[in-house]
Amino acid sequence: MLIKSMETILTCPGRNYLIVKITTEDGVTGYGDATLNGRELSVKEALDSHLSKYLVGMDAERITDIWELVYRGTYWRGGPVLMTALAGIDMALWDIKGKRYGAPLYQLLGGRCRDRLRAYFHVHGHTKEDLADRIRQRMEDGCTCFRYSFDTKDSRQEGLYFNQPHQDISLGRRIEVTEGNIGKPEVWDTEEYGHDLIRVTSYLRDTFGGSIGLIHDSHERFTPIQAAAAAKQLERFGLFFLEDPVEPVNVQGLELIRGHSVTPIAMGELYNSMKDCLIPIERNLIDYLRLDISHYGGITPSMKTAAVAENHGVKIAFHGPSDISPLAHAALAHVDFAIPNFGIQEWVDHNEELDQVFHTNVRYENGFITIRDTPGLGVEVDEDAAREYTYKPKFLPTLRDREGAVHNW
Ligand code: KDG
Ligand code: MG
Repeated sequence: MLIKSMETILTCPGRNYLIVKITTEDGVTGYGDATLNGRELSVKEALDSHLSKYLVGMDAERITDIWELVYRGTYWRGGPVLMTALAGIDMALWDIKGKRYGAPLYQLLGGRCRDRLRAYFHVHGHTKEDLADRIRQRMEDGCTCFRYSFDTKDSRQEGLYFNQPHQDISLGRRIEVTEGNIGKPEVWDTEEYGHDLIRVTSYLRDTFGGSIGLIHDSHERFTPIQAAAAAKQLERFGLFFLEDPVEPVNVQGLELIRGHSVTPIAMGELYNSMKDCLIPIERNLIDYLRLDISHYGGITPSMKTAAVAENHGVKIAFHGPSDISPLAHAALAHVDFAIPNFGIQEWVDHNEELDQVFHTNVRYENGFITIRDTPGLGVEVDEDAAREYTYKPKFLPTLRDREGAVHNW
């Protein structure tokens, strides 16, 4: 099973996605996701101009060996660009292995630990009443857990709001901005947002009682003491988890939060290697590990880290936003099925264009994700359709505080 070629396909069926395609000399093709939102071209260049040179002629069956070669054998390692490139390679190799043995990926990872995966979606409301309506709509399709966001009224300026970026696709507002808007950051006030968070959460609990799971992603907007105060006040509303209360490497910040509340804490979409998350896992500072399989080097390191987390009672809740492709969603779902410590899965709706490019056998229905028994990742890529949706430069939003200084968003 020698590797004959490795190519990349950049496509934009609604959002930009970078696909890695590896073909073996005997004609087996595997696909992986190497999308890094707003940095797609950097990853593409790393793959096309550098990493592909190491792969040609290697045995596609030696996944761990290739992973090690690309990770540390090439000396420069880590960081989102290289780890996303490596993830694309890793997923494509697992896809090949599944096809070679005629087995769905989860079988190669040890087989099913469960029949279906509980999923949650993003819900956004301009006001708290809009948010409750949006939750009711989503409840109709069986969803039982929601990652809620909202806009906060600026108490000092009539008509202005502090807008939380979100990915509630049905509302048509996504987190990325177009080229012309890069230099136009929005204004942000964490104190006003922090108060509103408590008000909105209280309203949601009053409205829906304890029947739904509530997740809030504070996206590193708080300082450690603000985060600890928020976690403490949110305690009485029984969140499913509070995500990214502080920056991912701020261990002392996490300790401060832990010392003041029992609100479950989730972290992980910015982690790139086990070194980033070992201390929070071992010291029990987090309850859910939100690795992004596409930015963490793929399936191989995610399985290893999930096993470490399992030993410490930490559950896996992979990052699953719309800025990684259905190939990544399939890869993480296979892992979710195969690990004992699965927690919950973030999921997104598909639009028509996305379904034209990616024909996936991993489906959401009535609150849960199921998977069909097709070899490998179970996603066919329509390359002709992919090439028709050409790349459109998009960037992540930026925030500044009232004084004009850069603020985490
Ligand atoms: O590209 C950034 C997004 O993936 C991120 O903002 C989404 O935080 C996010 C989440 O939890 O889905
Ligand atoms: Mg997040």
